[in-house]
Amino acid sequence: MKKSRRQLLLSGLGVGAGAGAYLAARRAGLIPPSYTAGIFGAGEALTYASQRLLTRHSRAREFDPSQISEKPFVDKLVIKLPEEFDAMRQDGFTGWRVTIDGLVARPQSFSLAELKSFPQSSHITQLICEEGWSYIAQWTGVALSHLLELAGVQPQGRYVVYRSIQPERWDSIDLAEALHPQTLASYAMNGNDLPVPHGGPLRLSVPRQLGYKSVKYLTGLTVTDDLRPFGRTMGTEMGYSWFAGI
Ligand SMILES: Nc1nc2c(c(=O)[nH]1)N[C@H]1C(S)=C(S)[C@@H](COP(=O)(O)O)O[C@H]1N2
Ligand SMILES: [Mo]
Repeated sequence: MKKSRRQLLLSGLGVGAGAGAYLAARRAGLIPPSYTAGIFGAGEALTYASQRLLTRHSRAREFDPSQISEKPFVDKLVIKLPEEFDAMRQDGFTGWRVTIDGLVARPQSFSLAELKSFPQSSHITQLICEEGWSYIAQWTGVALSHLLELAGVQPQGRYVVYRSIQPERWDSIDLAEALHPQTLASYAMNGNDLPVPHGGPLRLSVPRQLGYKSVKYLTGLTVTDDLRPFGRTMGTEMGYSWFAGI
């Protein structure tokens, strides 16, 4: 199976494969949804296919505590935080909820206290921005896979769309990424509550992909089998690749 998939890849998925090869690749889950939506070209399709074949289970590199950056970079927010954020901040984020809906057996809504009562996951990884800066930090939270298990993803589920309190900032990943053990709903950074500039009280950490996939101020997750109804960009900022594997 693995060999034939690889052969398929080598047979030129990236250079205008025939309809048969395209359909076979699609069945094998090797075509990124951005390709189907016609936004990005064959290059991204090839990157996605090779990464999914070779590194589905691989982990983002983890670092030693001594390597944690003294001054983590803060990405300037292009979009202002809405007023409801300030109101919740004044209440110590007691009203913050993250919801899970879509193709799940049991839709969920969790407070921060509930998230903190779940098994804790942590990793020291590098956040790499597409603009050329990066830093190493420890992220702590609950594995997204744990939350998705509580909700019970239906067998048709293929992608997770996630939203922030900034309506314009949302994104999506495939289920392999969502269930990967390093993908976290993070509420702490370097041992402290997640600072607001870094997405506090809650952000997604997707350390196997570029920083823009790690959406801050996480408020909701929707499991879906089709990203097309969500719009052409599938959440990713215009001009950036939907699949941003490092
Ligand atoms: N809600 C929200 N999430 C966001 C962004 C944003 O502007 N708003 N910027 C993204 C980008 S481009 C990067 S590189 C990282 C940066 O995370 P940091 O500011 O904690 O270093 O956050 C990502 N998540
Ligand atoms: Mo970024």
